[in-house]
Amino acid sequence: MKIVIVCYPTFGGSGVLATELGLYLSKKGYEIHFITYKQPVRIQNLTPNLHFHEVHVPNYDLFKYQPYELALSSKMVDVVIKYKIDLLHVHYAIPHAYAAYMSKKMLADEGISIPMITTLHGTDITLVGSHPFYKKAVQFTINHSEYVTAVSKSLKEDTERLFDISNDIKVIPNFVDIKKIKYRNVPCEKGQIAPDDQMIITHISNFRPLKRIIDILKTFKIISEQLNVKLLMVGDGPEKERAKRFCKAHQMEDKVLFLGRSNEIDEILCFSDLFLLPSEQESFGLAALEAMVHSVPVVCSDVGGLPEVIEDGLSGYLCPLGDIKAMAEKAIYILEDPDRHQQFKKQAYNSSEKFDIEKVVIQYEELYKEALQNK
Ligand code: GMT
Repeated sequence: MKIVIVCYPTFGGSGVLATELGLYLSKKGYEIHFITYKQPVRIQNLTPNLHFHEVHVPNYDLFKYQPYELALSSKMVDVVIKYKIDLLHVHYAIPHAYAAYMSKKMLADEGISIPMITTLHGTDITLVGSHPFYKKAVQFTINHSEYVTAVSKSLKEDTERLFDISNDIKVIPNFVDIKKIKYRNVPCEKGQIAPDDQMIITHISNFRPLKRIIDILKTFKIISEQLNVKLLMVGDGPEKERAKRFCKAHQMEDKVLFLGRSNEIDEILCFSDLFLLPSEQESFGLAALEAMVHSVPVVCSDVGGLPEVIEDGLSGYLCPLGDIKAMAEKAIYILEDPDRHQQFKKQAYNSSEKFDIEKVVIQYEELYKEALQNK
């Protein structure tokens, strides 16, 4: 089967998920064609089954905003025709579902009928998509995709609450490739970051306001008053400078390391002792799941799809949104007792197993087959 995958090529969860899906399917014999504006960060080598087509948007002075979706839909048409593609799978509704719908229409003009699957990831619905400026277009493309999937029950419910949806939304959770992570044999060298007796707390995100970065620092500050800990802040984004100022003002600079965007997530999680995710909204929390595969318990806010991923009291704790004290207490409870910490670590890994790629991707494959049968 030949599939076009459209996604964001960046470190964000939707792009990571789409890339891991394409990589895995290509190894299973599918011919995968990524279409996006840059080679996705997690793709190192292209193979005969793994192609990448870059979308170029020529700059023209007349335009205040360059029309990316126009270039994307044209590129989709070209790739579908040239490689005889069977199916379009777009990740993140904006503007990918819109561009895919347009390319379907253009292809229909050429006598080609191709099904399209849209996977909703979170902010494309809850934050950006439901904004009145975009809502009509997002709703239209969700309703005109042959199949729509959401990465959690919570996101499906949010979509049905925020939009007038006539299509059935199937929940297919995010996943992790446990074997790939376990057998990658990455060096686990905590020594470069912290002494042996210091515990590592980690946060990974795009540092957008909804990640509540200052909550992380405030929570960490309380923990550090009782335990010998260091905080690793991985990623980059608009809240980073504010976070750095907070650390300076509170004399925390020696205990908080900002590592920036990193391709060494496995290496960092390997020696992490706890993961903090106090987000205001999180449709799934892929970063938390990646932490769990590395046996890192998660303390997070009780919002969105997080309760579907983190088992309260087992793989970590779900705390009321913004409750810094509760998060710090739970973190201290997990970390202060080595036996208890070990127990949480084991349970975090066990909880991640149900999201293994081998168990989840079958659901996408079934959907692909159904889409082709009903073409
Ligand atoms: O978290 C972000 O802001 C990035 C965003 C994205 O589209 O890459 O993440 C969303 O999709 C991820 C993959 O499905 C989910 O794990 C994240 O929970 C979701 N983010 C939000 O809902 C805020």
